[in-house]
Amino acid sequence: PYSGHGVSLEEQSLTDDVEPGAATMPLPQNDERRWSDTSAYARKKILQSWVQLPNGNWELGKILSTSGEESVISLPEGKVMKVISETLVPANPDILDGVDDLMQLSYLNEPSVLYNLNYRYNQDMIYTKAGPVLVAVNPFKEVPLYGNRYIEAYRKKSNESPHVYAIADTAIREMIRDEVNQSIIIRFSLSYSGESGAGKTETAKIAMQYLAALGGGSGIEYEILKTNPILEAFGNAKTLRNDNSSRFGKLIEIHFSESGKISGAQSRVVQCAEGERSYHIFYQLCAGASPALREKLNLTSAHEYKYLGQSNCYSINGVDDAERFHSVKEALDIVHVSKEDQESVFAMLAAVLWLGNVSFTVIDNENHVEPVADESLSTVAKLIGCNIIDLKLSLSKRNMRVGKDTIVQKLTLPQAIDARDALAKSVYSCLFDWLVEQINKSLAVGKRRTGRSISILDIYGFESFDKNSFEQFCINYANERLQQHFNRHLFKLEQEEYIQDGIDWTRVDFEDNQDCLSLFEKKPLGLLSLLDEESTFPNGTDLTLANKLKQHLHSNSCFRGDREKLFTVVHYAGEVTYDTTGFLEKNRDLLHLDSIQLLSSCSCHLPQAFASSMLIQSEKPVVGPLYKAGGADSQRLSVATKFKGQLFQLMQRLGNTTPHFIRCIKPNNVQSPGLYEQGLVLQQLRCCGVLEVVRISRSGFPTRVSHQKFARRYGFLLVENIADKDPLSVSVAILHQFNILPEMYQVGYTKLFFRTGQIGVLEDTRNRTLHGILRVQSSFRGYQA
Ligand code: AD9
Ligand code: MG
Repeated sequence: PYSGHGVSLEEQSLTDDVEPGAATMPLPQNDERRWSDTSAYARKKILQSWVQLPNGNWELGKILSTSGEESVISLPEGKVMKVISETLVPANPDILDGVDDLMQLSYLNEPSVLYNLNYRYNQDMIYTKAGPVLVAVNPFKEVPLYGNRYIEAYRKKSNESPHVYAIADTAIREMIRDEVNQSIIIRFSLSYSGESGAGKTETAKIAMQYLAALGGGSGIEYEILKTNPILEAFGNAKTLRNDNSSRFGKLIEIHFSESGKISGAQSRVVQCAEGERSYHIFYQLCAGASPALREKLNLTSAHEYKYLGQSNCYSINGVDDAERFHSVKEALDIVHVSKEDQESVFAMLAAVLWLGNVSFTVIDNENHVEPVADESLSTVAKLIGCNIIDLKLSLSKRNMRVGKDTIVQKLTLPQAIDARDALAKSVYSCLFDWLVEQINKSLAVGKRRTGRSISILDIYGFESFDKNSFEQFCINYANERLQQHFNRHLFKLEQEEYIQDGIDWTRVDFEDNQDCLSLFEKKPLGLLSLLDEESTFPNGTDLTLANKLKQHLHSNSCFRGDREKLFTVVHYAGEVTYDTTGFLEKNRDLLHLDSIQLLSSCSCHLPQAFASSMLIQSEKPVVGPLYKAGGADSQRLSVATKFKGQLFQLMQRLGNTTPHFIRCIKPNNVQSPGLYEQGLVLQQLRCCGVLEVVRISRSGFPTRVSHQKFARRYGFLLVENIADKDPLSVSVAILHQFNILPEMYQVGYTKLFFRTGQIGVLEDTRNRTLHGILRVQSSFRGYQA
């Protein structure tokens, strides 16, 4: 995946050192080049260097000698290696080991960043700043960094090491100081597996914990914290890579009163269609329902349900499902979901489980099927409150509108299974939305809204699998938007800081992803519009969709048509190839009108509510057959359009806030503590643009040292003894003696501002001198002896 630097260091220095006075500095396009910041000058002075081993990992080596194109390096285990000098990457002086902000590194390059994070990780310092961004590396074990003692320390600012608490604290302070809403945006950079387990949800909880502790007192903070278990039970599932994987994106908005107390909260979820998962709540229900409830819902054990058998894991280590079920019920009490409603909720869950067990039998010689009238079917009918005949019909026939006529189509086995699963999925996803609504009602702020809030966003990152489908298409589109939000904010931030510091600065262009976003959003010839258009054509297929995209978008630089049903999008995080198989069905939403009609005919109030929530009034025809309701034509929105709507609402909310960014990093794929895989971490760092931000922040004058400190540290190197002079004069004398070029620094009121690498040069000189002094001393002693 990555190799040594293919570009000579001398050449890099030309592009990486900003020319004074240049209006803009376009970013080098080459991935490797944009990482290095070595100047030719610095290179001659370095003592330690990174060497890339054949396995791709980097190892720290000492440069013994350099002749011509080659250098001789000694590695830690006493190995000596000859390498091409150009492939060496400079390492930082030891005093920079484990700095808590990557901005402080003299040499910013991939191995140095990896090493720094690893160094800290080994000491349970899982948080590191990357300029304005907090990087959190998942420890996969309990680390002693949380709880009241820590909360207190961050509140008093007696602990200033990077932490989620510090971010939450800044958010509260800025909310009060600037009277501006704040947001804490927690993301993971790139997932190759679907379930990240990087620590986003945990991090969100840690942030909430801090806000609740500081804004507590009104009692509502307890309710808010209690909503977590509900949303997790219904929205999270055990997966291969994470025992508690969130299957939805969540924005929780916590409101504060004038006095700084929490006054309420609202949650918003962003979701796109996804295959049924075995959400925790199903196992909890099966394990924890009382005998009376069991009988009412005709519940059996989790093993009996086909939907739960798919993942073949019925329990999670160290988790007692029955106990969890009890907590969920308690939490539902706390957020005022009545006992009756709770029972309806459980009935819906049982209905979903029983639906999965509905089987079909062939009824004619054209392979049409109908559901078997067994216990599963009758239980579903009873639980949702419908006529068993209606249920049977909706799972065996489909009403289609062709022009003005309605035709009835009988279903084959795969179609019937699709219809059944679609119904189950819709019931579940409506149930989830309904619960979020109930929680929001309970935590509503009411009229005494002050308008001050802190939002916490816990959302999936870019996904790139072997096969990428409609879900990845939606998720990556969302991430493209979030990435732009991130880029633009930090660009603004950087500009402001220079103006405030009053020093000359050179503008830096950000790598913007507007082109990619336009590819998705442009009307009428963007990915989303074309997808929706094709979804409305009765004869549209996944192949006609792919061809349409290729026909209209082939000239777009972010798009590439591939063979058959494949196309590629050049995302910010890299290229992703999508397979349009299933796109149209998923976008149209598998749920057919017949199923919605079935739900609306039910005697229970939840299915009715679900049916009406699925029929969204829309002004323009969007997708799907027309449905006559109360005389008005209402259409169901396409899934992609609905998703875009949710995303825009989310972005609008975020747009009015001051954002704080946290990036979660997963150090290994096996949820194991202490294991730090360089390659995996590097992939994540490369994709999320965090180091890009550090690099840009540093392309100005990132190193800032007070006059005093500078004079104290390097004053002894001066040939001329002016140690008694003021720190500023001493500092200037040092700069002159070491020929630090004028364009490499600026003198501020109290501090010196340096370009990247400059302190490294001085530090190396200081070390050489100290070594020299020691050598002279020892040989002097030898001479005396
Ligand atoms: V997913 O995309 O929803 O599948 P997340 O949300 O990124 O994922 P999650 O927060 O669920 O990951 O973390 C996964 C697991 O890592 C948790 O269940 C914990 O066991 C572990 N974890 C994460 N952060 C911490 C932490 N700060 N301290 C201890 C942690 N353990
Ligand atoms: Mg999560």
